Amino acid sequence: MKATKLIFLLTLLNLSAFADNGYRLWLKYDAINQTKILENYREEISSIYSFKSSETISIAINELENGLEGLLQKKVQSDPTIKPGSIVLLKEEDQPTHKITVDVPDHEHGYIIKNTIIDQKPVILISSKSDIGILYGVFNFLRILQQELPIENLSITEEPKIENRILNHWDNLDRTVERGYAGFSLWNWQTLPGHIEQRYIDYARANASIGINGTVLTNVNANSTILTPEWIKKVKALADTFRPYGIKVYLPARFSSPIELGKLPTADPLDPQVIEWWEKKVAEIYKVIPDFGGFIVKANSEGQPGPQDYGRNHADGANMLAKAVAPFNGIIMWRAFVYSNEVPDDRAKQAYNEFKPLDGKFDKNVLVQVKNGAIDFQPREPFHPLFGAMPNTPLMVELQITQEYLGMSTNLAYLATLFEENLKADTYAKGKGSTVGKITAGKLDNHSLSAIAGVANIGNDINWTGHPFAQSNWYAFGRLAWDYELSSEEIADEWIPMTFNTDKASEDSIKNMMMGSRETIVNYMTPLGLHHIMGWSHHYGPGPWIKDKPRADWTSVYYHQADNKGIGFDRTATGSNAVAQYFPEVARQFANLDTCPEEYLLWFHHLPWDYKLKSGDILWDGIVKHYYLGAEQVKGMQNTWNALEGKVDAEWHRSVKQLLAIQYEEAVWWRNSCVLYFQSFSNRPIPAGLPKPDHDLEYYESLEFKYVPGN
Ligand code: BDP
Repeated sequence: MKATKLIFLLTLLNLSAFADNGYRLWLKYDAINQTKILENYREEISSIYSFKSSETISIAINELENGLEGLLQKKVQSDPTIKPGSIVLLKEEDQPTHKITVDVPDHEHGYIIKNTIIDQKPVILISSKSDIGILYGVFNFLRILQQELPIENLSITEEPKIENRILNHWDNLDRTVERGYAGFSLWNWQTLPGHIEQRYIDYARANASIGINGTVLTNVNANSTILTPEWIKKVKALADTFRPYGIKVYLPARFSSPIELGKLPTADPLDPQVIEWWEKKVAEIYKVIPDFGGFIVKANSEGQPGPQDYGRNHADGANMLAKAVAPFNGIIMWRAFVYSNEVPDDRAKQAYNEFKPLDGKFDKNVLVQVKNGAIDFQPREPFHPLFGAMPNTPLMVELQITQEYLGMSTNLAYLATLFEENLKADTYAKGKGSTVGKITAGKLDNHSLSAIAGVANIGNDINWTGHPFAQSNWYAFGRLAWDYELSSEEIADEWIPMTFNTDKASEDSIKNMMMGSRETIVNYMTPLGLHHIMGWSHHYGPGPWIKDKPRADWTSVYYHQADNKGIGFDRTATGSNAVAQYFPEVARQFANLDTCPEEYLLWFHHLPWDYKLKSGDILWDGIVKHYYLGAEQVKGMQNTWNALEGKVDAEWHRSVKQLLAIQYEEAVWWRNSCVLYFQSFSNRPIPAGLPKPDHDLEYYESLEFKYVPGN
């Protein structure tokens, strides 16, 4: 009897240790191998000492207590005296009174972590100018332990390279999420402001752990209701919850709000009544939320209202709002994602054409928010030509963390490689090294105002992000927003041990799988520079055949231009000449077939089916081989993951294994559809040795999908 009980208990324990629903994200704090990290650190971590108290400092202490209890399996608590082995939290302003001198970074959110001696006692010191800097330092210290890195010679100085590190939620007020694949919106508007869900606090904590300091709560396709007094109270409740975690709240401003809410006959940005309406609205918001961050605006884009409805330009619209928020230190993030049906020009060129002439015309507190590429968050795009082209305007890059075009919630895509590719892309605006990251950080043209945006992949799924691995993309966005020079590999090296409790060899195979995952998707969706060939409207699955829609630039045939002779969008001088929007070094590289990177080939060139690729294959064979390779690579991921059974949490293993099986089916579906469709133009065989698709093109074209999420 006793033995059965024991076995039952052990099974229970084992189950609880091995059933991870993902809610804890990267802040798991499971026990680490202490001998490894503490072997050279002679003073045992003994207690936590803080010179001052505040809400944020209490959060930091709490985090340390919980974190250390989990990681070190012992209680380390706050203590009123410094002891050998204390973790000491010190604000710079308290140094003189305690005769301690440390060099903290100038940046308010910067911090240091170091081993030092205070009152003859060896301690670990975390110090900053601000409470939030200390909290960031605490999270970094815990991250070091989570990675089982040595702590005996700590000498860390960190500060963010970008000022405003912002998530953009595309959450609607009815809790659906545009392009959201992780359930419904976190914001339960119905029970706000009275009820604060634990989830809001956990959200703020997760963001603070990676340095995210702003959040746009709702969709850029904006609803003016959010600006009514009743809803502002709800927003305030969230702002109050996030504040101690250093997170400011922003809202989208629907440009026609003065008409919809103010009953004015116009929303013309130069109309005195409109100006007054916004001034009053802004004052009303700041009265309730004194540290409100400001507005994001999607104007005259995809049917949204904007200044052009009144013959005004983007600067007129942005500046009117900028003047309203300026007295409160608010900012305006004005999106450059514009393209018009009336303009018969290559969609890739339109944002540049509209915005470049406005350089220097924006008020000081306006940022122009530019998507990473000129079309739309594709699996691969060359960087947006606006980067570097508006030196007198702070530009901020917008990345998409949610996987609208990269397999939604069924595909494993580690997007840090995509983000890195973009942030490190060299615009040559001021010679070599003028990267998109540097421009976003304001460092190329010395703008003190800087920001970066990531379209959130977060919903109310228990694991926050739908696909368990999509957590890594939230994490990676935050880390890159803090330091755009980090590599995707370094970030994986952090995230994996924080997320998985496993051995080094398993960590390495997880990393390999992650590092190649985005390229795999490019291979089976849009190889060699193909783009925008996904399913109509919901964007799920392949749709290279999409044509005859209300706008040409919403179809696939517009982008791939396949015909009997060849395939690809000619953006050189013989075509749309979009390439000329880049600085000469880059323009030359992309325009010239000898130097254009093959991953952008069909983005810039229309080429015959028998064009010779660097591999020696003709283009047709090359395209087909990429599609087949992509599907094979998913099989490779499946094998890697299968071998990890028993090495990673059982629940994670089961879930990812099933998702990879779906991903494989989807990869084959993409491959077969695209190969058969393009074959109808190339009239060439699938290269020998590759299996034939199991259905014909008609079958793939006939597939229809209802209720795809996020649509
Ligand atoms: C597109 C999305 C659409 C967004 C739009 C945007 O399909 O849902 O509203 O971007 O960024 O990629 O405004």
